[in-house]
Amino acid sequence: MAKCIGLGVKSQSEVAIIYRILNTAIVEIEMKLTPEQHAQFDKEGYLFFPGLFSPEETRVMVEEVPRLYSRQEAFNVREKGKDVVRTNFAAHLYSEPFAKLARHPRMIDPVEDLFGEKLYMHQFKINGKMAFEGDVWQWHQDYGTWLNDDMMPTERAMNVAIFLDDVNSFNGPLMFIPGSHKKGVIDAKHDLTTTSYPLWTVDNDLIAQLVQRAGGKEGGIVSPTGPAGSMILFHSCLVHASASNLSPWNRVSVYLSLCAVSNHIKRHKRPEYIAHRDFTPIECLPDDGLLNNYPVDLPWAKGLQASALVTTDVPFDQVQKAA
Ligand SMILES: O=C(O)CCC(=O)C(=O)O
Repeated sequence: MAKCIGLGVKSQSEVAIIYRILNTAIVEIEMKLTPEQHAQFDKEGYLFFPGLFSPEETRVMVEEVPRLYSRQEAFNVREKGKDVVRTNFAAHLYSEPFAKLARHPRMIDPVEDLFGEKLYMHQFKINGKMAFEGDVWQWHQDYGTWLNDDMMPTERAMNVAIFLDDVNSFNGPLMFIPGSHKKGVIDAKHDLTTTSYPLWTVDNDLIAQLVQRAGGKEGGIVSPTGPAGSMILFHSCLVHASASNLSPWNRVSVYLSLCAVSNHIKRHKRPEYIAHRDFTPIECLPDDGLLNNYPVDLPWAKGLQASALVTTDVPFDQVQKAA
């Protein structure tokens, strides 16, 4: 019988050491958060785990990105007026390394721990923010979009960012307003013009107030930076943005939006490759999943199914009533 141990999520090197120590025992490690991490998440709205994935694990994903970005498909959204990819959607459904990442316990376990229930993948994207070309992401809350577009009932969904490149202060790091998640859903406007990707954005006056309340120049905006393989968990109401990348360094990052199964979306206004419709709970692979050979399902390996492009503006309980 496997035994589960709550360790608190550690850095990748600490995890590697613990695994080496436990190598011969039949032990399953569950990545639970410590009480301090729970308290910090509640206060700040995010947790940062520098170097959680090793260089070998990260390389497996990095090497796959050019192949994905080269495809001329709807799921590759380009920067406005350019050929360079801004964001690639749903790679976990057609790329083996990313299908494995989507089932990784170092990411899934702490989020399950925070929500106390199983998760499904609401959105999966690989944002380019390429050297010299990567455009801004305006100030926004992700839950604003999930509520307004997808009718996600509550904010019980988590964002996870995994760095595939080193992130520094020059290559367009994420910026957070700590504690802004406590405001709940903030008024937002649907910005269809600033970039190539529609976003529900928060206006500048409100951002100035939130930054002031969070400490102004003393910590009112924070930017977690660190090596490739680092992970950030952040609350779906945390207000965030990123500047353009004028540096010579790419800043490719994977973003997973993990939703509590009981909180699944109610409308399919956006195509399925952007807002997923399969609410099956995620089952994790073992911790060495990225490096070893485990079978994973790749339902879109031969291309998007036509149904993935079908959208409706009507909530699906109304569709059911009308049928
Ligand atoms: O990639 C970034 O810098 C920000 C991405 C983001 O905020 C989003 O995808 O909602």
